[in-house]
Amino acid sequence: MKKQDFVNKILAYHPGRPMQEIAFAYAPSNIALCKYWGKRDEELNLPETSSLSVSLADRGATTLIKLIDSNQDEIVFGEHSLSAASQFAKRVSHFLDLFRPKGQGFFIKTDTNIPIAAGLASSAAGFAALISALNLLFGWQLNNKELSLLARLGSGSACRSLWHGFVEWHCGQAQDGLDSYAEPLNEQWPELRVGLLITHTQQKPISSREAMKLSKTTSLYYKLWPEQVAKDLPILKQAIMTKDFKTFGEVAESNALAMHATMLTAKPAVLYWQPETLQAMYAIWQLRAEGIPVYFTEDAGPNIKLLFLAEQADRMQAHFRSLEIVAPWHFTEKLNN
Ligand code: 2P0
Repeated sequence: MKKQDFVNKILAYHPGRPMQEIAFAYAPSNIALCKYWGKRDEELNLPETSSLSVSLADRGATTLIKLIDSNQDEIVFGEHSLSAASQFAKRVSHFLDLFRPKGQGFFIKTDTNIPIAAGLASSAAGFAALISALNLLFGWQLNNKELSLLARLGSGSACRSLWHGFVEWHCGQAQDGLDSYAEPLNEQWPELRVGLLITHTQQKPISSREAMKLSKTTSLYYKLWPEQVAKDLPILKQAIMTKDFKTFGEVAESNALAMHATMLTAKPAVLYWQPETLQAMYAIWQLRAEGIPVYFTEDAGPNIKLLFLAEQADRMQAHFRSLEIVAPWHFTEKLNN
């Protein structure tokens, strides 16, 4: 199935012209605790496995959108107007084509308070904010589950950025992808903290999209990945339910390392780690050896994210001076329904 057919199916009987002049939306970034790595359908961004994330509260992206009488989109990122030829603008315009009224362009202004392209899931927040803004602009009145289906077409992990808290993306089985959506877990863990150790903000050498494709097509170890997720995901959910932080941390850390193992064994190998990445891992393992419960996860980038509980926050801040601590259940940004 083509993306456009998928969109037409979801938006049948919904307005195809804007109901208001301008719309604005926010979406949080999210960090996967059980990762999405590899697709079974690249056109529709259908994943090989389910995944589970925690959203980063007020760390995310905002998007303002309106229609303009132009045959080109105008995309402003932060303070900069982007050239239509830039990679980012092309990706956004391509996504907007799916919803575009004939002969019109969109004006988009997007801002993020997380470093882009450094493995901090900024495309997830960006596409989730964009689809939420489109929902308001066109007056579709879709719920978040439906929006997650559409956000997924922009970037797979974007489907998990429509809610605060823990969110599960069900991989689904259907060829048309209608059962591959996200939904929130009915669990809270207000004491949970995510520490962002941002050591690198440069563009990464290879996109996660490319890296996951390479892992799937060239690594023998990738065959084990679905098995790893099938084992990790239920344990992780159980640990969240029972607030078993040790199991939670152990599984999240091991899941991230297993994902990186499929990259290390790809041809050519993909290694996002930098010396600071390893330094942070050793420091965390040393703290654990001293009895301090702290774990890490890492995405397709060199930055480590620490997982710990609120009672360790001061100690972590003292140990990792540049650490930015996020409390996922402390947010002021309100989301759609
Ligand atoms: C995740 N990542 O679960 C995993 C872990 C990176 C590492 O989802 O091709 O930008 O747009 O669907 O969503 C990043 O992949 O990829 C990602 P596309 P996406 O958060």
